[in-house]
Amino acid sequence: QKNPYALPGRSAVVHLFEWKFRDIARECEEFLAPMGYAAVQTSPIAEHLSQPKKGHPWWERYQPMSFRIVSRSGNESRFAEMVERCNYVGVRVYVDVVFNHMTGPLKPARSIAGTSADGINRNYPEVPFHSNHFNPKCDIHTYNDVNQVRNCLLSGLNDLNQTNTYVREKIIDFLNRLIDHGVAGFRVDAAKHMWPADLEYIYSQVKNLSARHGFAPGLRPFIYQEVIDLGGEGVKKTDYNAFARVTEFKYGAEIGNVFRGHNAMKWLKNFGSEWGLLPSGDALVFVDNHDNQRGHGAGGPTIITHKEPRLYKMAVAFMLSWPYGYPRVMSSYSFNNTDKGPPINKNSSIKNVTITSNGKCGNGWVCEHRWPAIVNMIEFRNKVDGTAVANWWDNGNYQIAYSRGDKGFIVFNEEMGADLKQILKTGLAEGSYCDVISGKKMRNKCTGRTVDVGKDGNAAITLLKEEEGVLAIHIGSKI
Ligand code: AAO
Repeated sequence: QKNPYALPGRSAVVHLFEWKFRDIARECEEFLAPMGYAAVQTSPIAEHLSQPKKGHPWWERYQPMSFRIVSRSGNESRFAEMVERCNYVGVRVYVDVVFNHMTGPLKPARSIAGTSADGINRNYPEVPFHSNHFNPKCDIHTYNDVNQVRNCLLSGLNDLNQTNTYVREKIIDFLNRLIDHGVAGFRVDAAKHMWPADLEYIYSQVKNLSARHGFAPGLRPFIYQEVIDLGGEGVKKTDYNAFARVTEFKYGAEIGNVFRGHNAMKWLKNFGSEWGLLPSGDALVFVDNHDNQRGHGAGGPTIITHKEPRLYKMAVAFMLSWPYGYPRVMSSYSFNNTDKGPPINKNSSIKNVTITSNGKCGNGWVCEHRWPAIVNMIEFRNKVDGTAVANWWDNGNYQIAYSRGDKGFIVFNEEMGADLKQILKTGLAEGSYCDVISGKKMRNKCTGRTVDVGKDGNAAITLLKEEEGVLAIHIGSKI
């Protein structure tokens, strides 16, 4: 089902990639709820492979060994406590669930909790799963063949057969256990590699959201399925969007293209389904994700990440100001090698996310979701909710501006080496507004630049080439 259950006045899900449950709980209380974020996505929580000799690459969590709740983020009681605390402050929890496959061919495969399995003969005693619960071993040679994509092994990972009744039951039990803990939804990993009919069946058997955690009766879990479809393959995103949302990978790829200067910004005027994207209500959108920010998955070097902060702020500001899809904000740790796992202590446990006095994250955590320009755009999105794009202006190339009804106004300048100096129609009421990219309204003063809107709704806008490439004001930033 496609409703994310955001509380009124909140929006977006933030992916706290590899965060420990304790840190997530604290972040829900201290930052996400007060700042207007609607939800958090966790890393996979089920018992998973442990690869200490490889320095615990982040991707070990995508190789489940059982459906017990125990991971590098914490155990079941810590998980339960986190969901409780996030729900209490109205932040929804969506879990990244991996049930397309188990581990790769390792014998023995050892888990983070100390149990072992035989990934060669496909024996996972903790579930238990045996070889007859898996699809025959074969490699995906071409993504043009839907049978290969769905019945063969993704990256050599033992491929569960979701058509099998017993396998289905185990998956449904797992999802139901998460619902009992109070989660509001799931990101379904590698959905593309499973048959839509099997997924539809599994979703249909999952319980309603937990009344004990404050959900109204009869609510179905929010589901977004990871299906990479940039076109030209056998499996289509439209095979999956009838019964749940789908991750729209074309979104970040197109945004990357535009902001990198390969496609003029003026074309963004009708960005959405006219660009071949899914219907807005079916899409989960993002600038980058945990895969493509490090060259895995799809999108390659077009994708914009935190490593290019100026561009990234522009791309995320566009996403959060544009009324298409349900947005996900990425929150990363720094890395220079694509296998590198999260920051760790000497004993290999994941480091705490420390918060400095100016609200930044320490210990190697990037925390894009706390960057002032990004979190201020969350407020922008919440304030303009329900309005349409209006007052579109462009210079015919890489300078654009638009309002969201009469509640918010945003300008971008990505014109190579050029300043933007224009009188523009903002749609806003007369007054002085604080630009939430260069600063913030504090005690009725603006810490950044101020924009004066006249009686006629016009404002003189200047965005010099050496400044941030975006400026945004809204009814909440009026001083
Ligand atoms: C690890 C090792 C492997 C080893 C394996 C088993 O890295 O070397 O073989 O263990 O021992 C993550 C990591 C994997 C890791 C895995 C398990 O990324 O490296 O394997 O954990 O530990 C496909 C899937 C998509 C998947 C993506 C990574 O369709 O579902 O690959 N994403 C999810 C998770 C991800 C996770 C898994 C799934 C597995 O988000 O973190 O893997 O649980 C095409 C296809 C895509 C395909 C890509 C990459 O994309 O369309 O469907 O994604 O190829 O294979 C252009 C095209 C674009 C194309 C792209 C890539 O952009 O337009 O369509 O090029 O060439």
